[in-house]
Amino acid sequence: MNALIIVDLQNDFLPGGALPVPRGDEVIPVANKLQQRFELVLTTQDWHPPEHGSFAANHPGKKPGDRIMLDGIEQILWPVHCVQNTHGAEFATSFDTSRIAHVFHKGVERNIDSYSTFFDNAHRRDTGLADYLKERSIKDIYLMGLALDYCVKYSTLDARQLGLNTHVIVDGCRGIELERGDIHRALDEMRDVGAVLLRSGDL
Ligand code: VGL
Ligand code: ZN
Repeated sequence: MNALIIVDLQNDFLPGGALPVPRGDEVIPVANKLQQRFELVLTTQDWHPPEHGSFAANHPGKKPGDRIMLDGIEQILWPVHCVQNTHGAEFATSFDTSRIAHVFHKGVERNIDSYSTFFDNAHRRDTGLADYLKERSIKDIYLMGLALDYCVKYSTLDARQLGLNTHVIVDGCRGIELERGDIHRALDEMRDVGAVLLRSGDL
């Protein structure tokens, strides 16, 4: 069996949100359509406590885009986003959530961020997704969502390390492009570790 994993289609990552991914809204119709082609649909939510260490506002004198050391590892600071149980953390209104079997939360620990849907950025804790897939003998995953150059990229790198056959549906992703070329480099990195990049129309 394979699984479609839809990453972080949350209000704060859409235009008008707190950490908008340019044209992030364009992937919602792709997500809604693709779900019909998969037996198992999983999603993730970036799910931060208000005091999360990745928020610039929680570090006096710092601004979004600055880098700090957080509990021993480098952390890019972001605007306050995807705070648990707020509108910004909710799934996009037009995103069809009726077929979702399970939602995995990430970024819940105050002192560590988690771009990957599998592990936090220091690989200290996992979200339960790897075990969930293993228990169901799922070896092929199809990833899409936001943001291509963060969550989708790091999830892909971890998935490959876990030995999963990993497909990235490129037209179902949009990137933040904090630095020019980030999207292009992310695509190269994912391809280099053996992920298959494809378009939703190929499925
Ligand atoms: C993400 C930045 C901050 C992501 C999460 O899921 O791509 N990016 N928090
Ligand atoms: Zn976040």
